[in-house]
Amino acid sequence: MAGSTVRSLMKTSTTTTLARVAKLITEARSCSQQRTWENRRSSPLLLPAREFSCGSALWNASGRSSSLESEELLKKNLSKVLSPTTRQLSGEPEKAFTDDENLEVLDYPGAKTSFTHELKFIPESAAEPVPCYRLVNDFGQPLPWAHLPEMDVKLAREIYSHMVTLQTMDVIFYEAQRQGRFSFYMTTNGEEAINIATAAALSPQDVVFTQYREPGILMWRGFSLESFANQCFGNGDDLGKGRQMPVHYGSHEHKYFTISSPIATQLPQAVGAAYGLKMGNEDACAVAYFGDGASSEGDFHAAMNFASILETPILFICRNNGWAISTPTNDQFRSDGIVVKGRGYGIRSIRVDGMDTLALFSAVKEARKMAIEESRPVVIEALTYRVGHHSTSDDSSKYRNKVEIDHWKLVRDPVLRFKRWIEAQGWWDIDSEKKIRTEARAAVIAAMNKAGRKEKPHISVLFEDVYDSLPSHLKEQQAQLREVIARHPRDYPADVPTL
Ligand SMILES: Cc1ncc(C[n+]2csc(CCOP(=O)(O)OP(=O)(O)O)c2C)c(N)n1
Ligand SMILES: [Mg+2]
Repeated sequence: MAGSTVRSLMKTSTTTTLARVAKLITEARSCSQQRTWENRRSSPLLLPAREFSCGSALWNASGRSSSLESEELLKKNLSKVLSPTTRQLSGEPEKAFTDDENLEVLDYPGAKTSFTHELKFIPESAAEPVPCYRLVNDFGQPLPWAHLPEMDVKLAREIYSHMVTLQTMDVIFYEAQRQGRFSFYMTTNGEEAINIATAAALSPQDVVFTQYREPGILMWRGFSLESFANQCFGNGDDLGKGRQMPVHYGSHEHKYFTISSPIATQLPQAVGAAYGLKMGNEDACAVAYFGDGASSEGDFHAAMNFASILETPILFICRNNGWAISTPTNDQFRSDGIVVKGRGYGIRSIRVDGMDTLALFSAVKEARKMAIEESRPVVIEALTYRVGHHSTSDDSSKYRNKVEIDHWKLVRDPVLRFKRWIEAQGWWDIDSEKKIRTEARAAVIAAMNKAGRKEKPHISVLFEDVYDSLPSHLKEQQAQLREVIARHPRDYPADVPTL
């Protein structure tokens, strides 16, 4: 029986139509339990979309009731949903939808929604960009009506001291790289607040997955300056045994997963960790840090979707600093930043001033609470600016003008902004400033000098820790490496033990 059957039915009276349509559905259901309603789209019933969707719902509903009940149910409900077209076909006078009918909620499997007669596309962006949560202005003054988070003098001084230490480590390590002491380095300049304020708002139990521009979280958790230097030198005390590029820190003790160069790979991993925390009913969340560039990777989207459907306690903290190396955000996406992508995945989200320590602290504290108590992901987009070059392999003056960089460096500096605020509280003065700067500089230099003198790991370490006993192909590669080093000694570092 084809669609024409139904259409001819529609020409008879509505009551007869209803009875026949309901009967057809019941019969069709009993003839093949295996076939879905969708399979029956063309045969035996061809109903207009409105009836079809209702029929689909009724089909499912009838599966849970006796055939007599389902027939009654179908009759009752079909009478409600016959569209004007159907009514016309069945001889009924044309009648406009009432408001109630337009608001009727339909349960398509893909979406529960109401109908509209308007041919209206959702605009590509909202009329206004998402506002940015900020508590303190560039001069460290609280905004009118701003509700500042609870922060006592001890915590405030600790946060500021860590920001200064991070800044100092960046300056000295960067210079060390330029002098050829390390092979590579990346700075956090302009993003010190995101590093330290967010770390301070977390619990040490939270597991952290970072990109590479977030060593401040590890610093806050107590990773020593010497450990940072050990990693950059790749010496024998480096926890990664010298196998990674500099700045690819990791520490099991500090629940800080080792950084991995391929962008955004940390994001699905973090969701997996969050799911584990949820299964274990732990009072902790996973925290995934990433840049705007990482949000252009497929892994970001996979991670967001999994986090959402699995309802995992995770914070996605995006540092939107405007650049992915030399690619500006305009060439990466046309959305209103990252914050709006949260809603696309059904995730709560907020945009925060990434140069405002107090706003970041407050937003992360609140987001963490929601993530754990409600077992849900939260997106935090922190707007900031990468003041330094992308890395020591980059020269950003080739694609950004100096005036732009200087503006962010001198006028918008997050460290200075927070200093102004703590000074205004009477918690900081010029003597404290001199002391922390002098101490930080001395501590970084001492750590670096000590790490620089330590022996490098033996070359054989390169091949260990994957297999219990070395397989033949790795033994072969080890022998080849030794042979090449012996032939070209000047091309290999003299301080790496090879024998
Ligand atoms: C999968 C992958 N593609 C490309 C690169 C090269 N790469 C390294 S960093 C980077 C830019 C990332 O930008 P963003 O995420 O905004 O972080 P930011 O450097 O601004 O902090 C790119 C493209 C990479 N490491 N991995
Ligand atoms: Mg970026």
